[in-house]
Amino acid sequence: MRNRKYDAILKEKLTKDRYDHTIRVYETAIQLAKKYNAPLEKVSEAALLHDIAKCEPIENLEEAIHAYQLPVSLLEFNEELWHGPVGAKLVAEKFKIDDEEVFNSIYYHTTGRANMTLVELIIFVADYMEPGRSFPGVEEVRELAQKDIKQAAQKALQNTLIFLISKSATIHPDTIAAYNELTNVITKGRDV
Ligand code: DGI
Ligand code: FE
Ligand code: FE
Repeated sequence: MRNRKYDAILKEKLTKDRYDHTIRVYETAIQLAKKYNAPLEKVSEAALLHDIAKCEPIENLEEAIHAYQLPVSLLEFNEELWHGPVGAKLVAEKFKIDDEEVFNSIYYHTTGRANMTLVELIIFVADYMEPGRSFPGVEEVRELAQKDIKQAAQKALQNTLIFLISKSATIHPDTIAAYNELTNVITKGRDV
């Protein structure tokens, strides 16, 4: 059953398409949480709120980075990367959600980071593979996600890196750190 607690705020803050994406991420994340025995309440809150700042105008996001004293180095990277950290702060402040794992799942949902917890991995992978996504290679990630969440996250990061590099986009260090850490975990003891 869907958690309707945040429906009003989601409808206020998000466009129809972004709201629909959020619900698909929620449903995907809950399926994964059940499979991997992750805490459903945390996964539910993080999934529903992960893109809460996505529809803010760029000027508001930039202002919020300063106001919340988030790393100004974020401004050197594509604005696509700003809504996670700003959203995490917004959620902590507005909804008084003080769970560190929920905070980090929202904060790092775009880049990932090294040593993600199970809840963070689930949000990261669910955001990438929800049924509305059609990235090249997404089907492989969907299959991996039913077997090994770390392999799914590593493949999602690999696909994103290939895509970003192919269009000469800059790569945030957290994206690289996430990819390296998961690749080491997966290939440990394997010849590569
Ligand atoms: O907010 P969503 O669209 O649901 O998804 P998201 O928060 O994962 O954002 C996806 C975008 O972020 C996508 O265009 C790829 C981009 N992205 C992810 N990691 C990096 C990145 N863009 C840059 N420039 N650098 C990164 O490291
Ligand atoms: Fe996002
Ligand atoms: Fe999203």
